[in-house]
Amino acid sequence: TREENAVPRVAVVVSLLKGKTVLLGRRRSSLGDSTFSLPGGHLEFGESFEECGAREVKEETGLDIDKEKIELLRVTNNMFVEEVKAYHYVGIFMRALLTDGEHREPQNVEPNMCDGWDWYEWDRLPQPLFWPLQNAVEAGFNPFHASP
Ligand code: 8DG
Ligand code: MG
Ligand code: MG
Repeated sequence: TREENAVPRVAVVVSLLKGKTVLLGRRRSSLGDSTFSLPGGHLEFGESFEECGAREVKEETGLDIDKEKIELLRVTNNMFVEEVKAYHYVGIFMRALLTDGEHREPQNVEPNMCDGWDWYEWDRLPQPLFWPLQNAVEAGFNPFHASP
């Protein structure tokens, strides 16, 4: 909104990598409905980025990620000015790796917010991507090549 007391919000998203693939889900949301996005959500008061990333992955996919193994890759500044409501998010892009030995699969824990999770190769990403993720990709973001 354009209200005087509107503030930017902080969102933490996680590129969860398994081999050559990354985990994405199709959103069910008033924001970015039917687009593919990374697991993630809002930073809560008092949380570290790593704690938030691990919590959101758990809440949305059921997967347990060791917060010690989550690394910060990139920070983005996203304004959703063309939405009916205006949004402003600072996006904190984290990365976590699932080792091949871990045959763990995501569960669709919040089916009202997501159609389901699946693994995608980076050069065969599903379309359309959620707008802030698409922006990051166009700006060169690649969680397979980024260094913390
Ligand atoms: P919460 O109530 O669980 O805290 O939040 P959520 O319902 O899971 O929020 P979300 O929309 O999934 O994520 C919060 C915001 O994060 C989203 O509206 C915009 C920003 N964001 C990005 N990039 C991405 C991304 O790739 N995936 C997700 N999920 N959110 C992203 O800037
Ligand atoms: Mg979310
Ligand atoms: Mg969430």
